[in-house]
Amino acid sequence: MNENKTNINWYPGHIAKTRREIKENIDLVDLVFELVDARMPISSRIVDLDDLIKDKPKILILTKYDLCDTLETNKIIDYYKDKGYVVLPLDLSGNTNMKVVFDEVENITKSLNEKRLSKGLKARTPRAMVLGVPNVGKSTFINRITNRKSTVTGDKPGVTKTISWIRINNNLELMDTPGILWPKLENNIHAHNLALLSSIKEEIMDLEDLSKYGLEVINELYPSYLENRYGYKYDDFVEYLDIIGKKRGCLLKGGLVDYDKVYSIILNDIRSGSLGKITLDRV
Ligand SMILES: Nc1nc2c(ncn2[C@@H]2O[C@H](COP(=O)(O)OP(=O)(O)O)[C@@H](O)[C@H]2O)c(=O)[nH]1
Ligand SMILES: [Mg+2]
Repeated sequence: MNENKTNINWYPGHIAKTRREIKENIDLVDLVFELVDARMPISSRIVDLDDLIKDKPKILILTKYDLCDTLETNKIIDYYKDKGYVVLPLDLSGNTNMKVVFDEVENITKSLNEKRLSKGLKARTPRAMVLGVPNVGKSTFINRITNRKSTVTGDKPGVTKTISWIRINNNLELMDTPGILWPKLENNIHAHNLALLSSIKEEIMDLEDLSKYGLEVINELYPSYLENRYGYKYDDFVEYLDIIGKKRGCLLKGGLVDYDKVYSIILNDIRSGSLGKITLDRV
């Protein structure tokens, strides 16, 4: 891969606090929904999440499955399944039936209540927590599995604050605030993929570098996409910016190309799937 030399070392300050809160409250839940982006199921994972959630059962949800290159993403799904993970690829934008989610939840939690009953304890509704990087689809996922009858149930005190639970049905309650995490960016390619697709841009690297990385990685993995979209084969970065700028009318007074506009066109085309379906990770 044509690796960009820019090093990304971004770690938002509030993440340390979230990590602490997750650690403190993990005992309140029976399972975890770990959300990753199907276009980068490796880059968008929180590398040490399993330490954070101890031995809680978890369901790995691959969001934005509609935007990914299923051929490549399915290889990664198989890789995770081989590791013993429960994996569910989902298109949260469409009308995908969420029953698969509840079926997996039931698989995981039915033994929990059998155990409670056998110990003479009352059965109780299993509780879950949703975790993932910004923009992966946490809110969308929560909305999709929450039906109109859902109610926010009585508050149960967590360690650091009072936690509300959304009662989804008899088999599931959801912590009402998802945990927003961000990985330590130790792998520079993963960091670039995250910056490119999770729409966290300005804070993390400048738009010129990010656009360059985006064009180069697409040109390498999906060589036909750029020519199909912009009419020319990709060769030289600056030349290509000029081509896109002129084609899309991103011109300043005097006819100079407005590069900031070109960057936002490129990034938006990549993120929205306008270039085509992409998966940046490989196993
Ligand atoms: N195409 C597509 N878009 C999605 C999917 N899931 C989420 N999105 C979009 O991704 C963006 C971020 O989603 P959001 O739920 O706000 O992410 P959060 O930051 O993790 O809560 C929104 O524009 C969603 O509409 C999906 O499965 N497919
Ligand atoms: Mg959200």
